[in-house]
Amino acid sequence: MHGKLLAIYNDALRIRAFEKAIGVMADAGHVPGLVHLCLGAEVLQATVCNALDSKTDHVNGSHRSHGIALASGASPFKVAAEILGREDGLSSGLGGTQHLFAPEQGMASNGIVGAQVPLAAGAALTAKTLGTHGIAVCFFGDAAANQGAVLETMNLAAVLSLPLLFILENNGYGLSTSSSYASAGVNLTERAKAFGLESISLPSNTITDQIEQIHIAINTVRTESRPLFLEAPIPRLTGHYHGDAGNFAGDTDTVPDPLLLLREFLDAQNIDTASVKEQSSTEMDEVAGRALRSQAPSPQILDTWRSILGATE
Ligand SMILES: Cc1ncc(C[n+]2csc(CCOP(=O)(O)OP(=O)(O)O)c2C)c(N)n1
Ligand SMILES: [Mg+2]
Repeated sequence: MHGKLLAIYNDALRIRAFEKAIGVMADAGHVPGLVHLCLGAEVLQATVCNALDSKTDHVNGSHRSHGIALASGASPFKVAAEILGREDGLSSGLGGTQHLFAPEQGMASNGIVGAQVPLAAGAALTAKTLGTHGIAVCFFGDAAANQGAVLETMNLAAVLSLPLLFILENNGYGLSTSSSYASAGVNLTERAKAFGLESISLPSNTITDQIEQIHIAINTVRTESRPLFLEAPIPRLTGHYHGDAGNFAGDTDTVPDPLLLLREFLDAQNIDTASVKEQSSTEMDEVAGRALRSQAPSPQILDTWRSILGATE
């Protein structure tokens, strides 16, 4: 078990180092548009993606999915190049930070809030129909949970008994609107139960229990070929996007940083975590620097893009 926890810690730390390096790039004006970092969600994303099999499984994330791409096995250089709008990116730099697409890793993300959820249901239906024993996972936020398409997908997944894991990354806010203001009902886990979904709310302060429950959930979806809903508390370590005023950052006393909790746990077992930390930042600073030096999309690629959009010039 400790080996597995250390592997998750390593992956989560690499994601955090990657996000910090992207933040530096954004501060210097190198990232087109807004960038939503997944700070606080790294352990969840690493735990889930480490337990998936890219040959049969699919994972769909939101506008905040850099960590999902990395944890699914996409090359950090290609992800960084995509975020920076470079030709070496996952989609030649045309998708950008919110539209990451790594088909070999079974991974995609979507900037339309909630739209990734029905797409994951399609992947789950395909797996079920073809009998691959694959599963699909969708990550979405508390604001996305109120989208009609998400609620319809919960209904459909339950009716068709799809092997689909719904993961609610609840950081308490959609932009600057709190979930307690915007969401009716007792809470979002209770709401999911109304669709007949087995629904679990992870504890915020017992990191090893969280990790174990995630593994059990993935195993249940796979072996019983049915949907399950998991709500994970995510600390909002900064604001909504990198560089905003941070007025709506969360309270880490209520929801502590999972990466810190995992490090404390490993340290208490006398497992060395310090060297991993240093290696991760060196690696990701180098990756981001190399992505910055790589080429912008060629005129041919831009022509393809224009033709997809139907633009005439
Ligand atoms: C359909 C749609 N409506 C609005 C937006 C603008 N928007 C981008 S992120 C966001 C908030 C999403 O909040 P949540 O789902 O809780 O995810 P979080 O950002 O907290 O991770 C909004 C409203 C969008 N991208 N798509
Ligand atoms: Mg949110």
